[in-house]
Amino acid sequence: MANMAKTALITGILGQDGPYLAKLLLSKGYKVYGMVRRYSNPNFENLEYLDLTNKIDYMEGDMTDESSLYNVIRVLRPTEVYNLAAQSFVGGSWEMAKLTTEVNSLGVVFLLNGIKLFSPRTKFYQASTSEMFGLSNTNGYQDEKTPFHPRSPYAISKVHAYWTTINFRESFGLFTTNGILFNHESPIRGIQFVTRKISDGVAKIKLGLEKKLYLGNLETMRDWGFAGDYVEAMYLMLQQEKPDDYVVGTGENHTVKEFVKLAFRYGGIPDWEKYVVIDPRFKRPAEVYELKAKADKVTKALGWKPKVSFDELVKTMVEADLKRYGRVSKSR
Ligand code: NAP
Ligand code: F7E
Repeated sequence: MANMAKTALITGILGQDGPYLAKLLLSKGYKVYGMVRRYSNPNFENLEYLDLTNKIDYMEGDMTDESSLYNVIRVLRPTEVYNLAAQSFVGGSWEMAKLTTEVNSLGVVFLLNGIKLFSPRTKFYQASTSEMFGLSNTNGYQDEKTPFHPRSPYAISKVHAYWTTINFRESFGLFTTNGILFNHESPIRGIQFVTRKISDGVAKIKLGLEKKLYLGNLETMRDWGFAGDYVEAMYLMLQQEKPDDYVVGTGENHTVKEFVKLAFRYGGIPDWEKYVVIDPRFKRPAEVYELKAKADKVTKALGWKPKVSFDELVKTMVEADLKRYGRVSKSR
């Protein structure tokens, strides 16, 4: 019952995580507001996918526009803010370093200033990332104590935001948390990210809509989990008595090649090598080779554990894309 009065503002509501988080918060009785920037044609496809479009209220705001963020916070004075908005594509961040920094770093300064000025009791979640670790690890893993060695303008912008979040906690006593989340995926993952690019490519090849799948480095390793599981950790972080920072991941990692092989297998195509072309356009100026979470703190303190396995994740994504393209080909 206590939750009935809670309100949450989610920035980045139209992305991947926004809809999964909104679904979770709605199930807990929250009133959910989504912040949407001004568009001639906003894309509600991901919210539609989870049947949420009409269950959320919307506020206009842009992470690069300080006054719009002040306005949203002043009007709503929400119980919780989940800052998911970002230019989140690492691969594009070298070409868009200024925009990436404005949205991901300065945007957080604006949002936190807004909370400090107009709603200091609001609890704040910052979408921090395993990319901040970059080349760094502690005995092969990354945890809350592993130093950062960011490798892209995206990662650097997120390190700034991470420390801004902590600084507002330490300077002004605001309830601010960082979730340091490792890669998490789903059928509504953006099409540029490698997992969705693969599941989409497999479905198109299976259905005869494409002949090849063009990829970059197949040897890098990521700790991939399911987005639906990870939003539960975000929620739990804001239900604690004290704000803190937590690493969230599965503790298991795989190469891009393993993802490719499994996706083609679930797509019913045994000979993946015939279809995959290595294309230097998709290689990065500086790569993060290996990420693997040591998420003991979030398990011990918040009782959080991932539920969906790597195999299930790949299968779900491939099946969703096959379904999306309308029919399962009978031609192979
Ligand atoms: P996403 O799909 O890229 O969604 C990001 C959202 O941010 C989009 O809806 C986008 O709006 C919005 N946005 C971009 N620029 C904006 C601006 N100037 N003003 C307002 N909104 C803006 O990202 P995601 O995968 O859901 O990830 C959510 C957050 O977690 C991001 O901050 C990301 O960096 C971080 N993160 C993600 C992962 C992961 O594996 N997914 C892991 C760690 C951290 P439009 O729809 O209008 O473009
Ligand atoms: O790349 C390699 C690529 O773009 C994963 C974001 O959500 O997670 C995401 O960042 C790996 C990299 O995700 C292609 O070089 C090979 O090693 O799917 P990605 P990311 O860079 O790990 C973190 C945690 C975030 O915070 C970010 O916001 O796959 N790779 N070939 C490729 N990657 C892409 N995109 N496309 C390729 O063709």
